[in-house]
Amino acid sequence: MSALTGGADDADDLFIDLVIGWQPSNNTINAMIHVHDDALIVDKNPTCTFRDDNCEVHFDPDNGGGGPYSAPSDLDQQPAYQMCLSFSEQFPRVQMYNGALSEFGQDALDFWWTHSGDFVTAGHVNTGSEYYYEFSANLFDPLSIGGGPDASTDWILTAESTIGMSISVDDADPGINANGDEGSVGSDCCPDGFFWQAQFSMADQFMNTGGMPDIFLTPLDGTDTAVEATSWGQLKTMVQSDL
Ligand SMILES: [Ca+2]
Ligand SMILES: [Ca+2]
Ligand SMILES: [Ca+2]
Repeated sequence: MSALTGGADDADDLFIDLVIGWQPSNNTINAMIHVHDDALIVDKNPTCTFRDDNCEVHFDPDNGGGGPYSAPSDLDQQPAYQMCLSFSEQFPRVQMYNGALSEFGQDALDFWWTHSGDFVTAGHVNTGSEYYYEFSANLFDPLSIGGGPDASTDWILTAESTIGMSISVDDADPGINANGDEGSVGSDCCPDGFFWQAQFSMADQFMNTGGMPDIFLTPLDGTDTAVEATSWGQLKTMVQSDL
């Protein structure tokens, strides 16, 4: 991963590792993101949780290029979306976003959709300086170009196809922020101060094309596993996670 904004002082400030798996039997993309972060900051920015400690996932299910932030706006109307996993009490459920919702007359802060259990199952645990984010997601088309935001359809993932996907982690800490000051001056987005010091990501998901890595879906044919005959089962066994 690389820093799109700011940086980290050392591995105690921020360290990230993640595992990604595809489960064909229930058509899900699964991931676990482990973060070591020296200072947990949540609920400072209730309308912009990405300014707190937070994990963002960007999907481009048909790997058509671009993403939920692509411009101009006509290119926004594609099956791409962002998922936001946050420890914020303000948004205890998963947030989803696609910038093209503006094409349907929705205000910026109404863009956030809170789904619970329909397209994604997610959890997060904070133990001291260790943060764990985990999700299992069906990829969906949030913006059927013909039908608008209410015409969602599932994407059925198949072996040896690729999706576009990027995972990033935001780190808010006390001290000098990404703007180079102490964050004492708030804004509409950050009324309690600006604590954002870094965003580390698999790729620049804000680019119009080529911004997200290709994720190649491959089954583990003929491989004996101790737990499950899936890549996700193997990965969970490998990291011995009980999340
Ligand atoms: Ca820091
Ligand atoms: Ca930190
Ligand atoms: Ca932090």
